[in-house]
Amino acid sequence: MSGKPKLHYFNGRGRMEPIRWLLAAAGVEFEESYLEKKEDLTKIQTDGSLLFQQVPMVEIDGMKLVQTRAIANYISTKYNLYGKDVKERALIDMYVEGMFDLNELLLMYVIQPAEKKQEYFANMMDKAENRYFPVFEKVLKDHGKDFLVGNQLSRADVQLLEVILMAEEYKPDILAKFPLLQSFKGRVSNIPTIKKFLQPGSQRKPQTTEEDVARAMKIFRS
Ligand code: IBG
Repeated sequence: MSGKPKLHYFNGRGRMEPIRWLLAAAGVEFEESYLEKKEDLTKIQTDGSLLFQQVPMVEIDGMKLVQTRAIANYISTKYNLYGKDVKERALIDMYVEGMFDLNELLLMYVIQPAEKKQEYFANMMDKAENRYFPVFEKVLKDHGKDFLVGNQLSRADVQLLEVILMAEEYKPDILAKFPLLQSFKGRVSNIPTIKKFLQPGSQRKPQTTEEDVARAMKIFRS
């Protein structure tokens, strides 16, 4: 066995992408096993690999971890991306849960039916600009530090950069009103492990297309 974590998911962002980001930021090499068809999922569902019959699943340190947040928590703890004490961790948890909520909104846009897309888009952008990004802009402004929590890189910074870039794919000037998030984006994007992940040819997945959705539906729809 190579010792590298092995990620089991389909070849697309979906719920695995935050895990890819965290491993990459931590400088951890990982392997991926892509589910290509329904039978690939059925196989790991029936051989007992999946606690709740669902992916993402990550083989790491002799475990088969499932549930996106549990996996992300383990990786963040193991690679020191989860604050230095229980209070920092509570802050990180609050910020990251907000980021997961925004991530979910952005993730689900592509599966909206045509007649709902416009309304969904407006709500998603309203939430990004008026609910979530102002919070993180204010956090940076209030403490004046480079990172969201504890003046050192944490999963909150990694997950914020991920969701900023996702939102910019839909609205390139979304950070126009957030100068501190703009400089944050530049700073965190330049951390060597992250810079590498942002370069072409990395294991970062491209923006989800309608074709990706069709592919995922074939695998995950029962
Ligand atoms: N709470 C779980 C987690 O966070 O890991 C949910 C996992 C989940 O929804 N898994 C889906 C699955 O395995 C695949 S991701 N379904 C098979 C089944 O039998 O339930 C589906 C998904 C995509 C994109 I793709 C956006 C959101 C969900």
